[in-house]
Amino acid sequence: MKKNFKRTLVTAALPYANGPVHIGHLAGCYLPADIYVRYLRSAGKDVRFICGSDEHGVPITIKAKKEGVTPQAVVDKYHSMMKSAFEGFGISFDIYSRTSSKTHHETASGFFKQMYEKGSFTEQVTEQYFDEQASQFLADRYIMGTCPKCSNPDAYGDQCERCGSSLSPTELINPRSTLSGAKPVLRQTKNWFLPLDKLQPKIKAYLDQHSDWKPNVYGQCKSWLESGDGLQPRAMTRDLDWGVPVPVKGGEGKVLYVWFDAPIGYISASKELLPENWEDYWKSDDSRLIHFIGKDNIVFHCIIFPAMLMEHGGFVLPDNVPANEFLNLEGEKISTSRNWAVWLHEYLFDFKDKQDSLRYALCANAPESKDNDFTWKEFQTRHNSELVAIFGNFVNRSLVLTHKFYSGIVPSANTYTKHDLLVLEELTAAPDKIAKALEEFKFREALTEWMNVARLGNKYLADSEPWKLIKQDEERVKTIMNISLQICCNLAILAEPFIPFTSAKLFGLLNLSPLRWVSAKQSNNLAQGHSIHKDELLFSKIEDAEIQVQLDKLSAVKAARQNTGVKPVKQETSFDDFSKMDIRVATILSAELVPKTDKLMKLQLDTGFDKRTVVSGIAQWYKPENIVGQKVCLLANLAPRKIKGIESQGMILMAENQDGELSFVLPSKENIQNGADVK
Ligand code: B3M
Ligand code: ZN
Repeated sequence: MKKNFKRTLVTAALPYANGPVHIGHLAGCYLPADIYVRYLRSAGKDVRFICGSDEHGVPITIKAKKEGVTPQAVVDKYHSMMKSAFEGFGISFDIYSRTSSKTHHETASGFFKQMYEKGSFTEQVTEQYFDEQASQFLADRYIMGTCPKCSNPDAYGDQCERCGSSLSPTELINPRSTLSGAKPVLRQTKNWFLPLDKLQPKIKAYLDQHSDWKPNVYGQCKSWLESGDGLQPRAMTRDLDWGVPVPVKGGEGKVLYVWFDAPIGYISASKELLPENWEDYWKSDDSRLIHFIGKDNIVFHCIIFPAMLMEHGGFVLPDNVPANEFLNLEGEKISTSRNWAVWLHEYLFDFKDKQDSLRYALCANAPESKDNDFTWKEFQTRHNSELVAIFGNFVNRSLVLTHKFYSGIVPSANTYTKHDLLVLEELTAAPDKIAKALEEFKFREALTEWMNVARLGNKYLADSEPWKLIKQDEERVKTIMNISLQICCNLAILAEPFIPFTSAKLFGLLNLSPLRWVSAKQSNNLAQGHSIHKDELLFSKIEDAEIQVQLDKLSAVKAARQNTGVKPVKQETSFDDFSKMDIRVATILSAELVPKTDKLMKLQLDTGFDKRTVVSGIAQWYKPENIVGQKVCLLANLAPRKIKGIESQGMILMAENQDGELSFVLPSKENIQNGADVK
């Protein structure tokens, strides 16, 4: 870690604006980043917290196609959804920007240009996959195939989500276009590459200075450098039309690779936040840059972005990249496409004022060093048995007794016993312990240390029994209650990074303005005679029925998936795409078996507007003589294809049962004429 730094810039990965955010996002990146930043702010440090939506790249255009809307409409919708979900959970970004902003386009474009002018890129004409049906190059997620490293049949052109390898489309085995499903062909195209192979020694030297990074992060970086032939040149431009246009000659019709432009988004957002002094955070040696991300983004933040910054020159390099592993949900990988997630906007709706309960549970069980599982039962236990039963209970007892004995006025501490002194010592040692864990990105440990303060308070009350003692020794009880209230106050200070809503509520109950971290090193923050507000519960319990609702939601997702024998529903399509198909009613005029096949039948059809030939794979299921005169539905504008030497002009719609048996799809009324539209 950098020594003697003056300021810290913390970034959290820019989420793709192609869907809502879920608990995996929160636990993996946004929550730890927020805790860290809130702690630094409380400690009086100069820190800025940057994030925004990643609005470019294939994930966006694929989503737009799926929803039948423009990419702009997709990013507008999800940008505002994500922004408000983050706000709802108190993620305290100083700015939440977006990569479609003008500042970002200018910044990314300028960054590329400067590297180009310095000669940082190699210009290469390479063969890239092209989808002839969609007339488009297939970059990144537009192409899928089998991973050459782990044989996952559904690896993307840029990355295999199973083994984490970064890939290029030409490495995929049996590639297929995700646009049309077609087998792509290779076509030549020119792109600009970052020669990571040549930069490897510089990158290695940089990483060698950071062997203090989390083992999961440092280990992954090392294996990148050491595996196979080491780093390979990587294209920084793409033949796509959605993104930041390539700003140099010959770049027409191409855009910057989304992983080139997205991390520059951190710089653009800093400029928007601090137009006058953003450079202090990015270009000054006494500034520290920290990227919070999920593990699938490690290579981009630890290798590619630093390489870009080095080549461009003038910028500080990331000082730490505390990436987390993944969070699973009830034993299964969280998946947006399979709807296996707890969506943040739904949580906020279902558990209105319980943002902190999720923050607490996710931090307590954060996937810091390995993948972890979120279960609703554990969530309930964390809330009921820890937040409510330990912390909430201690605070409540302290406040209730203060009102009962002293009408809400803080009593004086008189003579401290040995026991009191030990408790106070432990109390005032807590902020440093928690801070140390936070500074090492050990958020679970930090939270445990915080809860230990509540445990300390609970035990102190239980051991000293002021409710009994009040009859015998009033002076002694004053001291006990003073100490208990000081513990409450310090808990409020130290809780702020983790559960900020509750911290604010507790400060409110104590009738205090929020105090800084350093104050928790003292035990006299509440003055004698200060009056606190009427006691009120910090939390209510989470009942089994509330948890059952959530479990039922997940069961419904599973049931829909496992509905035996029924194929899963295909990707959503747009009405526009559907209406491109011209489906008509037609009558079979004649039918004959196609020689030397056992499946095919050649049919003559009367469509009402022409007579045509269609070859159909129905010979196993129908006899020619039985179907003459039969009405059928015909996809009439399907491009003709030759089947066994016969030109087939369309396709007859069939329903297929679980055994593969086919049946005509028919209009159910007699008065539907040939040529009638099916829609
Ligand atoms: N949008 C990937 C993701 O959402 C990507 C992160 C960019 S950070 C500069 O996981
Ligand atoms: Zn793989």
